[in-house]
This record gives sequence, C-alpha cells and structure tokens, in this order.
Amino acid sequence: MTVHSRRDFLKVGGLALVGLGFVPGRRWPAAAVEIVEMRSDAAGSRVWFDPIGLRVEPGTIVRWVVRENVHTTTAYHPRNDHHPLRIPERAVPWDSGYLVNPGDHFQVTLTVPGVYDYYCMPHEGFGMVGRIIVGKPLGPGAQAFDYWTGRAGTEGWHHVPEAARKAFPSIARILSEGRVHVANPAR
Ligand SMILES: [Cu+2]
Repeated sequence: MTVHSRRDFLKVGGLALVGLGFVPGRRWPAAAVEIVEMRSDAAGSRVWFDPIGLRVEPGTIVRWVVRENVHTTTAYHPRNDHHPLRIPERAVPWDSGYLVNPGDHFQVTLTVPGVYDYYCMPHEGFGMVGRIIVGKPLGPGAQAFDYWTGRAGTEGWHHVPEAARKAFPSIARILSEGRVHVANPAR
C-alpha cells in the first residue's frame, strides 16, 4: 500500500500551478516521475538506494519509496546536521525525516541544474548515499569531497564518511549510463 503524505500533494500541486500554469481547454503536461527505492537485506547489514545514481531533466519529480528497513533521504546541505553543501547553491535542501513502513515515500521536484548528493541519516556511515544529476553536472556536488576545507563559514561542517565516499558513483558514469545500480547488493 502506498501512503501519500499531504506534503506530497502540496508539492505536486504547487508544481502544476506555478511551473506549468493553467491554460483553459488544454491538458497539462505531466511532470516526469523517477522512483528511487530505499532497500535493505533481511539482516539490515546491507542498505542502499536503487538506483544509486540517476540523471534527470530539470523539472523531474524524484520520489523515494521504502521497500525494507527504516530510512531517510536527506540532502547534503549545512542545514541538515552540518553536512557539507553538495547540491546547487540555489536549490532547496530536503530532509524526509524517518520513513518507517514499506511504501512510505517522499518526493521533491528538482528544477535547478546540477549535482545533488544525498544520504540516509541512519545509514550514511554504512555508505547509503545517492547522487542525482539534473541536466548538467554543475555546482558544489561536482567538486571534490573536501573542496570546502579552510573556507570561511564552513566551521562545524562534517566530512563525508569514508564508506559514503566509496559508494558514490562517478559523475562520468551517471552521465554515460543514466541510471546506476549497486552491484551485488545482497552480498
Ligand atoms: Cu537507510
């Protein structure tokens, strides 16, 4: 069963009204929706986003859906527990909060071109992260993990943990494949 949160409806409605406008007598073009599943093996020892890497066009709705275990989808952004900025400067950071039941979901509409890195709050240290490229590979997410070191205003930012660094698919691979899956996820 799918649980639709009120927030989702408001976001989709907002997109339709603001982004597309209303033209009497015409159908509204439907926004593309991409699904990212939030996965886990039975023991909870392997956790991952599927796909872990995704390329979309600006204006795409990305919807994360829980399949197993408990997860969040949370943008790399200082407003989210002092994580480094790894989404475009003009983009709005998101944090789903805990999604606890299979079918629970959260979605955002990504309009600003660039690289968006995100993580799962309880599982970041286990490498549960994902990367979305909207249009072109621009912005802080396209830079090295420690690009901000020593810059004013970054005091208190956390470095991306080692397991997460290893898990991110490269920008080049996402651009060439469009959709990148975790290899041998259940092992
Ligand atoms: Cu998780």
